[in-house]
Amino acid sequence: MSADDTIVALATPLGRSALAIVRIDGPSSVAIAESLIGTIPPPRIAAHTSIYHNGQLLDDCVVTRFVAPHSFTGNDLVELTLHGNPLLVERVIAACVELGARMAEPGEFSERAVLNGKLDLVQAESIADLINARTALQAKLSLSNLEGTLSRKAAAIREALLHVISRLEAALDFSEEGYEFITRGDARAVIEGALADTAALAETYRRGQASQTGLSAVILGRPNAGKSTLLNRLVGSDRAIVTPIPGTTRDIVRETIEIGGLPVTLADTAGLREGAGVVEGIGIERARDAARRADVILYLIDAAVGPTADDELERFPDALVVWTKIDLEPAPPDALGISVTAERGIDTLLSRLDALVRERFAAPEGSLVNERQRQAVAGCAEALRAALASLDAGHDEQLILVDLYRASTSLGLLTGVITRDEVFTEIFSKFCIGK
Ligand SMILES: Nc1nc2c(ncn2[C@@H]2O[C@H](COP(=O)(O)OP(=O)(O)OP(=O)(O)O)[C@@H](O)[C@H]2O)c(=O)[nH]1
Ligand SMILES: [Mg+2]
Repeated sequence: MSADDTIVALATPLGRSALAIVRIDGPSSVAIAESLIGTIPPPRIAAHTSIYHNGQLLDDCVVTRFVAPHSFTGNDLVELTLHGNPLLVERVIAACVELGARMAEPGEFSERAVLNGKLDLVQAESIADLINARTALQAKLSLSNLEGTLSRKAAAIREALLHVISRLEAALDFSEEGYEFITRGDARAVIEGALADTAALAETYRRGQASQTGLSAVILGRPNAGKSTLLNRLVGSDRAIVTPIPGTTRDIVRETIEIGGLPVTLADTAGLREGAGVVEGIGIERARDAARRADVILYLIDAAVGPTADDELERFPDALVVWTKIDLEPAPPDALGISVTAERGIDTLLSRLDALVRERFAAPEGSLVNERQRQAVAGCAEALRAALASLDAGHDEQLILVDLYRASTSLGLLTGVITRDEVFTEIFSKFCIGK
């Protein structure tokens, strides 16, 4: 990839639609567009025109030109808004290639934006996250990181570290004269503060991760407690088989719904009991296993039967206990009771789940959302701990500086102030073409 050639790609999904946008970016973008449409309009003024190539009318389009550095990529960029037909798009792109452009690689427009300083790495990643967001909360977090919330947090920590670094460096330069530019106590306070901020950032990862990948919830309880009935009610379709025969469900049945702004995959499981047959026994083991790995457990108790010796509530202390079939028998006072048959308590259950998910898993704005970001922050925290240990051991400035540089480099890699080729390739290869 080279940033000084001209690239072209479709920026909208390939298919039939009202419009399709073809982006041309790079030094020849204006010349290519001119050869297709004649005179190009002034910057940022959309103009309606026709596209001709080799004397043939290709389409009728709206053209918008952005002049460097005032474009998404920071280069000269032209957008052709065509009719949304793959055949037209293909012919226009082929014409651009004939005129000297090359097909863009995945993520290449965003990569150019980063190389030109229009976006940092976290912001570029947020574009991909925003496009792939599956819930309103995911979209909100991605948009917030695109606007720089996470980048600003990282920059603030890095600035504090650079402050200490520059003073320790100055002390080294003037060591003969015995000047001290920062006391060890002050340096320690700044490093401790930076470590606390870094740790807080690292903490957001689990939540940020949950907002990306979603949560898993498991419905547990004795046979016939009404687990499959509840799953069907929550997903709004007859997904799992319901019968009055205990032991109906064996394999796990999964469906994803949205709770608290996050995608939550609900698993309906085999009812827990002793002395089940081989097949059901395997199902019960799978249920216990899924529950051990679940983020949320709903434990159902049939109000008409009450808790029994087969119940395993004590194994799952974090479970949300729900009493079912309250149309037959009331739930104990203060317990959460539902009846799917009589449509009672379902709204309360949903709002309890909503609150639980938000409280335990919803990520604050500026959260770390991927492994690359987590590693960068973890690397910084580790280096800061080493710096503190060196300070406590009374080591000289040079040793402390090594760790402080490591910490600030780690944060620099997060936002891309410092770049490494492999970081770039790794990030942008995950994009689709046209971004
Ligand atoms: N009266 C009443 N019956 C219910 C209610 N919910 C479920 N049932 C009945 O209870 C029986 C068992 O329901 P299921 O949903 O299959 O129970 P389960 O927990 O999935 O059972 P297993 O798969 O065997 O572990 C069925 O006959 C349902 O119609 C309810 O709210 N009220
Ligand atoms: Mg069932």
